[in-house]
Amino acid sequence: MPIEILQTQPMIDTTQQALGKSFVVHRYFEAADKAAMIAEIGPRIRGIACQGPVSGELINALPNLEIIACFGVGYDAVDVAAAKARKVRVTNTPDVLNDAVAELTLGMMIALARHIPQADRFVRDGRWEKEKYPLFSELTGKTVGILGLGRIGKEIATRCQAMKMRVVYHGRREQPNLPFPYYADLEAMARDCDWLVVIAPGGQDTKGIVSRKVLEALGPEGRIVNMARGSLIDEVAMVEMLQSGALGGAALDVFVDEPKVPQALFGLENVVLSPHQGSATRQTREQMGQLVVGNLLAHFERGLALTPVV
Ligand code: 8YV
Repeated sequence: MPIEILQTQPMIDTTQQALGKSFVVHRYFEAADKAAMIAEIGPRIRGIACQGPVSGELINALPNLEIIACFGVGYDAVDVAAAKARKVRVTNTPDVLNDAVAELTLGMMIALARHIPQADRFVRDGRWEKEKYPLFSELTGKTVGILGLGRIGKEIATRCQAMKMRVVYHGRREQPNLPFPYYADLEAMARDCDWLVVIAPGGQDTKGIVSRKVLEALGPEGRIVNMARGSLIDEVAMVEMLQSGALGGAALDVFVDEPKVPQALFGLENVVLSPHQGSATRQTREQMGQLVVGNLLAHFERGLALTPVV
């Protein structure tokens, strides 16, 4: 009997093809009448492949569901409590995206510090021949605080060191044998930093952790970089403070209600915006896809998973 899975969001072509080779794939995201689809095939579904939200309602509508394989390291969009309650395994795609995300983080930082988007427009608009280009700041010699020194955070830290920055970090606990000073208090760290890089997991535990107070501590000369989830930052406070100059600048790859982005950001020069593309290189996305398929195959063939989180 072929194994039937539900695919809840579109995926890149190679992943799509690999899923199709091993499983009967039902494309939930394309179904006009989702309830009718679940009523018909729900009992036959043993796995979900997702690249976005999976609700508790959907999990509970699939009586024979065994595994949810997420395309992404973050799985905050999956109702993990519902999965746990039903003893459904959840997997993610860690490590394969560390370099791509770290690389873009440094790109965003340099773009913000050196005004790369504006510099490009300056040349294209023919202003170079008529005007002097202003002077900006650089990363060299600055202190960067990393919120979430996990697998990606460590890759960012190494790259910041290559930029001759001083690296400090905050997380749930101090980690042994690291060359970077630890701050138990995020606000205290923000006060001592020129840059704050947010790369901790999303979800309820970290919601709003970068509060107005933390942003105030970072201050008018401080810059924030968010490569994690919009939910970690008090976005309303951040936008207000960027407008008033109470916060120096922001490089943002993620937003609370993405792909909707607060309109107020569009008019600001102290902001660099990016469409949640930390891991979005062909090379990395293919490896993430292989890991999604690998997790499903390991589960169904050997009863284990390569990278389980639940
Ligand atoms: C995902 C991400 O690929 O891995 C993550 O957690 O944020 C991205 O790299 C994205 O969420 C899926 O579209």
